[in-house]
Amino acid sequence: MTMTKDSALLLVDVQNDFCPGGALPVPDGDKVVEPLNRIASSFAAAGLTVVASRDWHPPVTRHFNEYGGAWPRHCVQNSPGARFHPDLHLPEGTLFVSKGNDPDSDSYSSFDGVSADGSSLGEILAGLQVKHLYVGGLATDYCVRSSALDAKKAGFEVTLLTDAIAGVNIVAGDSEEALEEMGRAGIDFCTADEAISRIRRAS
Ligand code: VGL
Repeated sequence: MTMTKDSALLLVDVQNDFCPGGALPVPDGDKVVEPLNRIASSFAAAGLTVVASRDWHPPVTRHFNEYGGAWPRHCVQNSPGARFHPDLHLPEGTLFVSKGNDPDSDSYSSFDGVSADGSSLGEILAGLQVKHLYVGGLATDYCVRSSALDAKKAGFEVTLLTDAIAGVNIVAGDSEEALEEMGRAGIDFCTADEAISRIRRAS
């Protein structure tokens, strides 16, 4: 494991539309909020970077089924469904990236995301000399999977927070398969409590 001070936390798409009551609800999607709040506050207390990605689609995009895509309309820019879950506590200093702006791309990965000044997630993390990325959020079988695999491809050590993720499971077993694929890619797994105790031990 790399030095924990090189670690950062990535919160993937913890937005209203992916939670119960939203446009593309992930079953138990809101259950990730409590563990993610605890992890985010321990990262922030240790002076570590927290990044939150958000799905941020234009009203017309090939990602939506009305324009040939796979999904109901969700996370439309500036809509209530695109807001972060109201109980998610993002520590002061949290960095934000938005993805899905391109109407021709699904942009599942947070690594497609850019900050308000146009820096990509990869550039932001490299600039902060992050080596180890802890990943949680929604959804296990789409954006979490794609973000974690991209992080690994980009050379980060990647740890998936197993009790701070939830899957869509359009096809039963999709999340399990995604976990296996991530494991094969060399991503490792830990619980929220384990991540918090690692961070505390090192700070
Ligand atoms: C997602 C399906 C469609 C996700 C986004 O955040 O995992 N899933 N768009």
